Amino acid sequence: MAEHESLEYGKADFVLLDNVSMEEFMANLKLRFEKGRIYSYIGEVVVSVNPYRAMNIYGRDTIEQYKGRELYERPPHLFAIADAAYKAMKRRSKDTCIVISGESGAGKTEASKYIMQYIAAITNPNQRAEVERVKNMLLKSNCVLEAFGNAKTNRNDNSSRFGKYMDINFDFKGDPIGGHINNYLLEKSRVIFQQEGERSFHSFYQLLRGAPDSLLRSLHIQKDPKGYNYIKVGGQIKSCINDSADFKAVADAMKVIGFTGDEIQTVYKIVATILHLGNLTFGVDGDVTLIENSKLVSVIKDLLSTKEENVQKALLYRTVATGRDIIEKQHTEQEASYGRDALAKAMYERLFCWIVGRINDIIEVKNYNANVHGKNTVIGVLDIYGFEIFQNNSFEQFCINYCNEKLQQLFIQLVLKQEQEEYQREGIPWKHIDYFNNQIIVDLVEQQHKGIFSVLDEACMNVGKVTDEVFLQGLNGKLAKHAHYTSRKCPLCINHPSFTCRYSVVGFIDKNKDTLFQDFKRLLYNSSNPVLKGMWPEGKLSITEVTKRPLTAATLFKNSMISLVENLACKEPYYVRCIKPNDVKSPLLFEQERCRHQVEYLGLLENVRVRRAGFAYRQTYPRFLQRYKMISEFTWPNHDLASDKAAVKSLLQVCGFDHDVAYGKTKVFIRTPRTLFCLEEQRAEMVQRIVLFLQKVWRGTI
Ligand code: AD9
Ligand code: MG
Repeated sequence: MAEHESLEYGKADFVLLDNVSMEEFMANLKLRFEKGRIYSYIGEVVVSVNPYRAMNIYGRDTIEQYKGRELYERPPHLFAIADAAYKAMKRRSKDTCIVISGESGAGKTEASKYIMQYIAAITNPNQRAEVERVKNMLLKSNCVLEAFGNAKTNRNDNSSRFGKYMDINFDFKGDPIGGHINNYLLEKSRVIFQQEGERSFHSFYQLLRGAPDSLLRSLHIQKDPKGYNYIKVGGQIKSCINDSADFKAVADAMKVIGFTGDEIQTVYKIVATILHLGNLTFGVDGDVTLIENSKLVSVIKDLLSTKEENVQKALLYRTVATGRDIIEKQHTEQEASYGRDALAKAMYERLFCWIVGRINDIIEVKNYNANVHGKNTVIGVLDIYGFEIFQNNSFEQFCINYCNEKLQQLFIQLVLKQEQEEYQREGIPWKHIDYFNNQIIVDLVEQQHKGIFSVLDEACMNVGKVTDEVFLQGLNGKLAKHAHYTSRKCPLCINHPSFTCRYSVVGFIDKNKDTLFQDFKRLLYNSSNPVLKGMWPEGKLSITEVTKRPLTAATLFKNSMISLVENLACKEPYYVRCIKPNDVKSPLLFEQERCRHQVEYLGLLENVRVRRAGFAYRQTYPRFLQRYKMISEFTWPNHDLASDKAAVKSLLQVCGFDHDVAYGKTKVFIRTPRTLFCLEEQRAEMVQRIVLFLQKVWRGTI
């Protein structure tokens, strides 16, 4: 345990609390926060409270202090968990993952960046050029992804509006040789609309405020965000974000990562096109729908490298196949506006996914020879949006909160449930600890046929006019009796374990269908700009060839969550649980109720209880012996006891650790990490002695 940390700072590990109660937990958390100790442990789980101020705890000196150390040798820190995940991967060739959770503004993204920096700092001691290149790419990719995927919200000036899971691949030496990023559900509705006090994605303001005049001129863009309907609201916000400097940093990062000049130019053209699209207005003349400011169409066609009439046609008409005939149906004014917004959102989303894809092309493991000597192992880092409970909650919040329930379920499975089941299976005396299993809420959303996503998909499949209200009626019919579902007229209410969230179903159908007319896809595919064309391969199809109904947004999201959880579940998990101390970004304020609520829904108290009653480490008898048998003369080089279990018992008795262990049917359980640490030390000492002895034998001096 971190004994060198004075008690003046509270208990570094919540497992050491005198009484495990919410009061004591909160008092300790508050004390530590006030004393500037933002990290604490629950066993190997890091609890982090956002300090809202620059802390001098991430520099080279600190990195050196944590490098290669055991978790409990130093005060709690993200670096310790990063090192633990790294060591587990290196020592045992295990794939590991670090799951960072917490609500918006709690500090997940910052934590993920510190973890990456730490891993970059401790690897590649031989300064191999290829490894340095990969590390640089991994670090630089953050800046680009944040420019296009983050935005200022009312909760967080740099809120991630997408989920990110990054795998870092290591070679047998433990050096990073590549990586892969998965992105989840970008909140694309933000492209066309932001709530009061919020901004669109940073990239728009960066372009306006940071691009050189010549570039702006070529894009027909003026500097003032107020001139653009899509970002007008956010453009008036004064914030501490330096868009101009960020523009340059992102441009540099894109170059370093390896985006070509044409690619970077295309990125700017797409961002500019979206801004122009937002200013397009439609009118009617008799029964003809027309574009009121057709000069903009000319600008857009230049930016998209296409023909003016093609842009005009895609905005005003829709090609439909009726039986064997193909006709061009004119949009109403309303349909044209809807199409314009859908195009803007889709172009931005596609641009974002393309950027992620390009980064992946560049960072993926190419040199497979690097792995000939051993397994290519992975550390995954998950930084995904936390629970969101706003004044107005929509489809996006519904998906985000479902994602959090799913991750909480994984935590429950791994930390609370499996742990307890294992003790029972192994016959270790154990008093069951109660916890709320949120599987029921996960099922409520994702279950086949009965879940909310299924009901939504069914509603979307109906031909004819399906409204959000029809969907709600469908839900009420199927779920009226569900304990975690209530609905009064419009809002759909989910009773999450420690809060109730009301979602407005307005827009659910539309966002789930996520339609973009084929005409737009064809328009972009037919661009003479190969980069843009490459982003829209499905534009190749004519209307008669588009037969398959695309998967809905909900189904895609559900599938991506299921595979994410499967992926995490097969790795050794490490957790960082982030807590937001207040809503006003103050470094001084610890809002008791606000924090208690987070502790509750993150299940931290249950975590302490299970951890406290449980064992930090377990291993099967044969494997335990394999690693530690040299410590005792009774087990080295082989034992003659009746069983491996008896041998392990004798080894631990000799070392004086018998009081800290329990012997299960197939495994030995060690209660405190310190014991394991001592065993490791003794083993290292013995290995050293054995090596020296063997050297002497070889040299013939013995
Ligand atoms: V969201 O779900 O993406 O909206 P995050 O990612 O949880 O959220 P983020 O990491 O972006 O929150 O942190 C919010 C802000 O808190 C940062 O912009 C910093 O100003 C501040 N922060 C967070 N962690 C630290 C820290 N370790 N040291 C100093 C911090 N400031
Ligand atoms: Mg974030």
